[in-house]
Amino acid sequence: MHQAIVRKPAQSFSMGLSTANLGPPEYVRALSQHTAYCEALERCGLLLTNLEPDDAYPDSTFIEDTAVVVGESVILTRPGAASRTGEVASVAETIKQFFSKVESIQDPGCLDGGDVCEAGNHYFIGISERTNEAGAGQLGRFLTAFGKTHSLIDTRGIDGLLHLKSGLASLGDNRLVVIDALASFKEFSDYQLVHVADGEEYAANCVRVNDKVLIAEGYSRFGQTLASLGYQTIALDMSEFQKMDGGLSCLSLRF
Ligand code: CIR
Repeated sequence: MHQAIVRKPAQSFSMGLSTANLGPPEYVRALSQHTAYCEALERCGLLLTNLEPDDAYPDSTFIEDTAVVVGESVILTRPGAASRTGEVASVAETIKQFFSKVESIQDPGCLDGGDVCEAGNHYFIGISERTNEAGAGQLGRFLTAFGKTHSLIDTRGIDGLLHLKSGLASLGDNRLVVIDALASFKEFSDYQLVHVADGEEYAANCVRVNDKVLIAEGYSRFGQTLASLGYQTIALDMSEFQKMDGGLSCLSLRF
């Protein structure tokens, strides 16, 4: 992994979608947490491309939802929330510079990048409030054409789970981090599962970047679990993004 695209929170950040009930985010704090996040990606060896913040799209800092990278190709998404579909155009302009092959999810398909979890050559695609069967089906066909396998994970019955990756992360090494509500899905049975403790569900959205794992600060049991498995972690304060239902993976497109 060499590159990442990020987008600072816009001044309209607090107007974004949220179900968290944690109060409005503080803009200045969000900016400094975003800066720390970018520095952490750089410490992991990534070169960053920064998109200009866009006030018209309060959720546009959650750039992961706009595209899915598969090897040398990228699939532009069609986010499931109406207020977010317009985010894709400006990301497309930039991302086209990095990829020779660019595909896109088409109406009636909807898909958020947060519902796509890459685990080596296999991809888990969540069916959620944001990603429908049509969108997942379209992505599945692209994946097959690119020589990758996939499985669908229906997360709609799981309370409080916005995206698949809100409760699932791939650490590589055939290991998945899962919340309890996902742990019994048969699709994960060939993997070594790393469980997050009760009350630490937010920590499941961690991100392996080269030889390090970014984790949310304040989840000590999960931090210890990863350390005991030999991972070097970087803990980041995510409080202001958590207030807007966002986690570590959502804040960048990495490739
Ligand atoms: C939303 O509801 O769309 C944003 N407030 C949060 C998106 C978080 N994205 C992600 O988990 N991939």
